[in-house]
Amino acid sequence: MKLFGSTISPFARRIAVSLNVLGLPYEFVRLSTSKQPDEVRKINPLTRIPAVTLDNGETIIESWAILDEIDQIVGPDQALIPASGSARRQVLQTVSLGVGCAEKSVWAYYEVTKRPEEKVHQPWLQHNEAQVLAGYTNLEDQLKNAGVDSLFRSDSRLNQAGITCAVSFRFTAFVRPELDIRGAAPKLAEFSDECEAMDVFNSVAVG
Ligand SMILES: N[C@@H](CCC(=O)N[C@@H](CS)C(=O)NCC(=O)O)C(=O)O
Repeated sequence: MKLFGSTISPFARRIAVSLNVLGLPYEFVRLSTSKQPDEVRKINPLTRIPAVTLDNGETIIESWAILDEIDQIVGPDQALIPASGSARRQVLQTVSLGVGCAEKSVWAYYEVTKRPEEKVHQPWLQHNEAQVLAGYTNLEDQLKNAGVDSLFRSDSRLNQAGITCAVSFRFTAFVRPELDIRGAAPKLAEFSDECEAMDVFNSVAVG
């Protein structure tokens, strides 16, 4: 399997970490949409990362579709999202919050990096950042009430909710340090630090 993307992308990174956690071999082909758009377009007509090429030559785009395929490959006992029922719903909802925080962080990041400074629209930037903070604050509250095992692990193993939320949190802290999400969500920050100390995360460190 080949994973095309970069470690700054939270969407590519959650796939890399998932493959590491599951011990699945892959080649990480580092590609940037801004520096190598033509290369990226050959793999994904939308010129976006991540994309994965399976061993049979098929290409899959969109991180959720790639993660779904990875869960299919390893089967229900190892899958990072439970197969059914309330356990599945709960993990998917937590993943959705984590992905939402990553998406809105990307929007805020693009607002300040893709526009000339005088064209940055502050109300829109603040709107996106407020959404990011609200997402992490909600996760923090859930963490306080339910604990790490219930929110981020299934059968004592890190699940996709834990991976996605840890990757998103690290991404936001990296690209929007002025938001101080660590201060707003200290328990989540602690969980993020624990994850980032693990080989499966730090072998694909943000940046
Ligand atoms: N929903 C997509 C989001 C992917 C995404 O936003 N990728 C960014 C990099 S983090 C990208 O390719 N940006 C370039 C662009 O959209 O033009 C996924 O989950 O894979």
